[in-house]
Amino acid sequence: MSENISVLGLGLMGTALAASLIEAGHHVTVWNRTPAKADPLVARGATLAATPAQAVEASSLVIVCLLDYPSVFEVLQDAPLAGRVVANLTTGRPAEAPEMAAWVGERGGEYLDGGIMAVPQMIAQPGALILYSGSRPAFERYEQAFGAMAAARYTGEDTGTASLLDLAMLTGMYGQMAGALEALALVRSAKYPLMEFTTELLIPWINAMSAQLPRWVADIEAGDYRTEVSNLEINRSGMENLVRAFEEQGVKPDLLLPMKTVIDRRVARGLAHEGLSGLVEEL
Ligand code: FVH
Repeated sequence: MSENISVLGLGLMGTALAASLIEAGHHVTVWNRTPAKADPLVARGATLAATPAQAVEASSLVIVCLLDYPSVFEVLQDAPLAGRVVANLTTGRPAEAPEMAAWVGERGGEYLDGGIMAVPQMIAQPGALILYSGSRPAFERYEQAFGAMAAARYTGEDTGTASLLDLAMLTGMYGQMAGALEALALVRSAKYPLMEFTTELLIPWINAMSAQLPRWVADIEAGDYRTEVSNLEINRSGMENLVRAFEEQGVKPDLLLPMKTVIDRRVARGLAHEGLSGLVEEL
């Protein structure tokens, strides 16, 4: 079904979102603080609104993708939100979402908060995901339209949930990247071919280790961290060995050291018999 949809914010991400909606056959109205950024979208059939208020007026679904939440409040200040669904896909913090939801609600609008798990080039491609939380009826009403931008996943009525899960996924990504960068620095110090190490050894190893995560989740949910294999004492000793090897190779283990600190702290509490999953209690 073709919808009237307005997109406010035409940075790299907002432009990709608007283009995917045009491509899917929706009537798209766009607004951006710097209007020239709308030109390529207008050439593809979008309507350019002169003000945020005019953009909101034009559609029942308003997608907002700006720099941060303060800019969203600023832009929507004088917009007629009554009867509209506002889907705010700007990256924020879980605590900001309920505040925004209440503000939109006071103006008669319905609110969805979103977390985009993609870079602009991935929009409308397989692998792109957008998490939504907030008004379930609003999500169900526009689920099909959302699907034109990326796979759409509803995560619950609590408006902060999409943002929390977004940040949690980014956390997992940064942790994995930190380990990979340390590994690459170590391998480079020995002048071993980096690409061969990465594709043939590191990626399969990371994938195999990731498959262990559900077992850790079971430990965490049970609050029982005892293990028969690879307890914290083994990991403490392993980390010590790693850090020494890094020093001998002339590589700084800076991205690895925070994990060593937490392992040492847990062992110092007399919990060396536990597995790594118990570290969650230290955080
Ligand atoms: N790009 C990415 O890879 C990430 C992927 C995950 C989600 N993020 C979030 O998406 C939001 C927008 O990101 P973006 O990549 O589109 O960012 P920019 O290209 O820098 O565009 C920023 C837009 O915000 C407008 N803007 C900034 N401040 C104001 C303001 N005070 N009033 C009105 N508009 C404002 C800016 O306008 P202009 O500079 O073109 O006039 C752009 O439209 C963001 O939350 C990411 O974390 C993207």
